[in-house]
Amino acid sequence: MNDTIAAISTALGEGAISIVRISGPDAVSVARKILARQDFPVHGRMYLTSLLADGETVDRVLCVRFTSPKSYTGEDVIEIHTHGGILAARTCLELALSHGARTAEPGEFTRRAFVSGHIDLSQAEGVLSVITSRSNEALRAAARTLTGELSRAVMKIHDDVLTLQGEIEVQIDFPEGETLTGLDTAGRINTLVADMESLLPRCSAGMLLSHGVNVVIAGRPNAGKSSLMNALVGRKRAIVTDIPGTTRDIIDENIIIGGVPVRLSDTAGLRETGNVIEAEGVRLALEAVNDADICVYVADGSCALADDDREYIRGLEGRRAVIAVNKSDLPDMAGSIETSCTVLHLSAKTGAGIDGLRQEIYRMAVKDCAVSSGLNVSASQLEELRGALRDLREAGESAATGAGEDVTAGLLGSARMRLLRVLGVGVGDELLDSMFSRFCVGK
Ligand SMILES: Nc1nc2c(ncn2[C@@H]2O[C@H](COP(=O)(O)OP(=O)(O)OP(=O)(O)O)[C@@H](O)[C@H]2O)c(=O)[nH]1
Ligand SMILES: [Mg+2]
Repeated sequence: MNDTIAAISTALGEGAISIVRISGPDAVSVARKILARQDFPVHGRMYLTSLLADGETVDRVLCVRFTSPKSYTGEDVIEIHTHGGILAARTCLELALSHGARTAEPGEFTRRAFVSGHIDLSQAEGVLSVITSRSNEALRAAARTLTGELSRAVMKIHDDVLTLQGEIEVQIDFPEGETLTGLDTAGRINTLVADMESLLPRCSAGMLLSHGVNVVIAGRPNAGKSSLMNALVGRKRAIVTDIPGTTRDIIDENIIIGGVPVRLSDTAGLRETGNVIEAEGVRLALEAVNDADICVYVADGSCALADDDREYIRGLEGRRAVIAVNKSDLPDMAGSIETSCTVLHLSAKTGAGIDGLRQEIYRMAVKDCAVSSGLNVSASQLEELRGALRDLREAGESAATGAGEDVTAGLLGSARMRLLRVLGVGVGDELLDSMFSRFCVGK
């Protein structure tokens, strides 16, 4: 039997109301000890009553009872809506704690909802993502996951794999020479592979919408990197001067492009320098370029391209990178640039071409992602889904090459276990601990 937990579920600060949530077998008895009203007979109804400390009213509150199993956690739940501000809610929580409840761990309410089978792990991830969403697109992806769209898709593929695995295993048990006819194993596995292939870009999109990408702006001194950073951010974030070597530290700023969170980093101009501070800046800049998801390499288009520029641009070959030839308001002296990366001519000063750069960053960020139908997953869930696809592809090959039914069945079984783990079946406490610790207290 679980104990009874309590926490303030609303953000701490001044607001109209705060909510203290109590969940567990003693939720109602705790409420009776701290409220004037003693009965809350109707599930989901609000009752107006008083919060009492030593028999004295400390706040007028609303109390609502959710009866097990029809509550968020699946247990008896009492919510007490106090007036806003920190003090009333904290007093209410302390009263609950001194009358039999204990402080909830971060995410413990949601963990109980998962343990009681009310939601599966992908839905729990959806709950977290709704809270942390930073764009409308991210919120929609989280809501789809929360309402079970991912769970249903995963469960459907799981069930199909299970059926096929069962039929193959029956065949293995047949006496030599006798086989079931009409079992198109390879064809059916191909359909499952196709199902997974259409699901994965939706999950990658969810990952992208919640985690975003980091974009590093690099280039030689005075190319206009800080000017470009400011143009993308829409305000003077970084210092701009005509002195080469102005920027030393890495300057980060978050923006959103088409719903995708983008962390922009402006860096020190790349050059050999005897100045210790600037040299450290250049080292950090090169490190940032290496770690970046996307690199925007800025070249000064108002003068001939330097050998260094060509070398850095060559180094970006095969990476997600765009070459921004800046200062297009001045005559173009850069000439042609040999690269397979997209080359854009723009002006950080006038703003010409900046929208094109935004679109190019978006295009590179969402590559292979189905953003408009995104589904939220955690990194470990995405890993399991990719693993399931690998298993299914291998099973398909083994079926096509006649490697043996037991091998095919084994691979199908492995894919199935991975799909179940996406929903939280058979995952260890350690993973659950790390997952729910990302939640806030009271959720
Ligand atoms: N004409 C013109 N000048 C620009 C443009 N973008 C930047 N500049 C000028 O170029 C000079 C250098 O700009 P910054 O943005 O400081 O260049 P940076 O690449 O950050 O330079 P460092 O921090 O020294 O590496 C400044 O005088 C800017 O006003 C542009 O599009 N057109
Ligand atoms: Mg700069």
